[in-house]
Amino acid sequence: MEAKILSGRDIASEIRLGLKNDVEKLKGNGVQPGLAVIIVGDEPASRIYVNNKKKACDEIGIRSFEYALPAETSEEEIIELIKTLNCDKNIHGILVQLPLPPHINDEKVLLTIDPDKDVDAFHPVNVGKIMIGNYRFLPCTPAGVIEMIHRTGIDLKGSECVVVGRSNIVGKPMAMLLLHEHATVTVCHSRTKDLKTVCKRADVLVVAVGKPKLIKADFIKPGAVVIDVGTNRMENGKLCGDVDFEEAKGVASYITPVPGGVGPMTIAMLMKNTVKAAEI
Ligand code: L34
Repeated sequence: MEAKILSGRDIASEIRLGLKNDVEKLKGNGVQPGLAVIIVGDEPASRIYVNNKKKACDEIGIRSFEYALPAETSEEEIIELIKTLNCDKNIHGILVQLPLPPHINDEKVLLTIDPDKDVDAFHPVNVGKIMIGNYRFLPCTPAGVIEMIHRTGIDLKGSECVVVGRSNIVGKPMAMLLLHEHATVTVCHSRTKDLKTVCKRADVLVVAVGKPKLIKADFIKPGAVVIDVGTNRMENGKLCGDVDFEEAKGVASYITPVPGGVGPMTIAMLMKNTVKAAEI
């Protein structure tokens, strides 16, 4: 049997509808959520993602403020801007779109964001809270993935979850959230010996490495839930996931497409965090 498609596009649209309601209520209390997005340089992928974020804000009724800075902007200038936004009462969430140009130290920049406005949950204070299990904001991509897994109805308690990739943005927090769901979690990466065998024991396989079609049919346990976080831009301009979708859909029970899978969920979770920040 063919895998069911987990449409992030559809689930995200449902979530945005709920948030629109929440924003109406907030507005009734005199608060309109505001999100500031800082984008440095002109990476085409970042431009698309930031545009999608703005579109989501408009739909939900969140005020969005975009700060598009040239690639040669200095670290100090970015930090000064963040400090100003930290004090701005109309802004509840601040996001610095990654990656930043190579002359800028990401860590230093992210450290400047007020943790109460850190809707990405990248500030070390929020990363620490996630580790402990006491969080306000969940990191957007892992939170979106958990939401999608829940929609399959699978019981995560005691299940074998394998995360491929150990980035600070996806792999590491993903593993932590699955642990909070009482899964048995294995994290794989570029040094993992025999990736195929480890992947094959997963009831839930989450892949976030940025290698097109790395995961083939024989990496997947029959009936597994397969979540593809990869958004690799191919030479023909098309997006391609880290999972070989055509192969995997013959083995998995549920699979996320690229595009239309995790990407829209990441944005929906960003909207959720922004509304939450305004509520606080
Ligand atoms: N600070 N930087 C910060 N926060 C984030 O949460 C991100 N990320 C990642 C890159 N840098 C970041 C995103 O927003 C990746 N990401 C993201 C956001 C949206 C989409 C993909 C990745 C998205 O909208 N994807 C669409 C396709 C868009 C296209 O055509 O390229 C999809 O359907 O998958």
